[in-house]
Amino acid sequence: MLTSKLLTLVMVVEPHRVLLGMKKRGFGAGRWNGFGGKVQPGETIEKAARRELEEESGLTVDALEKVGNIKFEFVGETELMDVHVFRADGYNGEPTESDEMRPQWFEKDQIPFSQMWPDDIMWFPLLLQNKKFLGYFKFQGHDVILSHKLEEVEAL
Ligand code: 8OG
Repeated sequence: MLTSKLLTLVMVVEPHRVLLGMKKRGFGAGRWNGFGGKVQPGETIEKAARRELEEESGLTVDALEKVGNIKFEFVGETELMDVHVFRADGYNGEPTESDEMRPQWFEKDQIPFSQMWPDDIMWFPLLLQNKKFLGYFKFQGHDVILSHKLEEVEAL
């Protein structure tokens, strides 16, 4: 039986650029990504999103918009990763390197997809066009996508 683990992912977006962090350790190390992590017991998903953003980037945000939900299955593992994606169109503070992440701004037409999770190139365009989406990706290891579904939705 598949169980699932709740995770958050926050993308901080400005009109021409996106803040990504180079993951320095653990799951996804060596890849650029938004900021996020596991939802803790007793915590709402949005609260977890804000906490992880602040821990990993030093930033706080006023408004977070729910923009996506992506489920990841890894062949051989019984736990699905249920990732809740948020977009922040403004922020407070200065991006600051943490033990986990080294933040850097990227122009929207220069997103480093070759150094990101391979699914990101499929859903980032939706995120950058302010669209909402649902996705499912089945991975073999961390580099190969065996199958996927991705749909744009009106609301989450
Ligand atoms: O706590 P930890 O750093 O292990 O959390 C994993 C983070 O990585 C969390 O923010 C969710 C995110 N994440 C995945 N899979 C993928 C993916 O395929 N693409 C992107 N962009 N982020 C992912 O777990």
